[in-house]
Amino acid sequence: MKAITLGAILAVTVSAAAYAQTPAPTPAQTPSWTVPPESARCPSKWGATDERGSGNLMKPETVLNAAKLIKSGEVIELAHVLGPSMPFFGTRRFDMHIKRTFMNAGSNERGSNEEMVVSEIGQVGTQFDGFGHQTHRNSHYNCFKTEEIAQRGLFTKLGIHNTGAFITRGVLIDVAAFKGVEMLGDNYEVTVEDLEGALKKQNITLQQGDAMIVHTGWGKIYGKENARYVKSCPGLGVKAAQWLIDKNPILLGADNWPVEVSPNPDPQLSLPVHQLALVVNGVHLLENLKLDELASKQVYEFAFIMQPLKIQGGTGSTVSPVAVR
Ligand code: UVW
Repeated sequence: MKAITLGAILAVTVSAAAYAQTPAPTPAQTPSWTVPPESARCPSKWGATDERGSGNLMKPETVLNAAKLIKSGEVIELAHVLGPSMPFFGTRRFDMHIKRTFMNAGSNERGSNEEMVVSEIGQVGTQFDGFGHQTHRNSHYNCFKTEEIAQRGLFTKLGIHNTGAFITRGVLIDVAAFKGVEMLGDNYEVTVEDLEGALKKQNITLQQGDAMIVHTGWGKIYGKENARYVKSCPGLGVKAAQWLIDKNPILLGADNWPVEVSPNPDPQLSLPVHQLALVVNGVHLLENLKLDELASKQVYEFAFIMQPLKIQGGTGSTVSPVAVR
């Protein structure tokens, strides 16, 4: 009979303990959302050659409906100032260099000043996302393919210069107020129940063609706690975004940098609402809105007016929208 050594007993005990601590292999997790196949999303409901998506909802009647909401003539600005204190996502930048006084010829001694801006003019500050901005692999809204529409200098299709002006009914959905806070938590996911609850509290019904704008309160730290501002944010979850998209908005907006919650509660997903809105449904996104004044004055319904910059073939535009009531 073989003698069992103390070393052998220890080795068996240690390896059994190590085995007990090794988590059982888990089957690959199914992501909570996937981009629908091209066969399910193309051609878009606006037709196979359409580049305007939700912008098609702009009609003369849309403008006239918005105009009916103007009663006092009060104008509330919805854009943050473009300048050195703004937060940037990733490597984006906005550097302005003043070209100081040039004296013109003439007895009247006229001086001229101007500036040189080195910037991503489409994706900084309060900004409007077009359909060149996001893809699923190489496929954009309406299944335009990046390699077919992107040249070095511009997008030949889906350029932001095509969108035209937006003059429509704007609706503020104040989720922060509904939840009884000034600012939702750093990665709070806005749910369908939140949207329904806020709209009910405000006694507002959404209509097709509305600029649907969500107040999270996150804008309170814009320009003040910039590292925190872009690290995460409260915003729409996929289901809440889908719920709004089903109501045919002309755009979805919010006072955070991506409109949606970030990081997404599903760690397998990267900004899925960007794809859901821009790629799958052709619905524009409007980011980094300044909503404090609208929210504090409880202006929930207004005429929304915005003209994106006509940047030929651009993916987006810095914008200065206004609410008029
Ligand atoms: C990204 O493209 C990540 O962001 P956004 O559209 O929010 O600027």
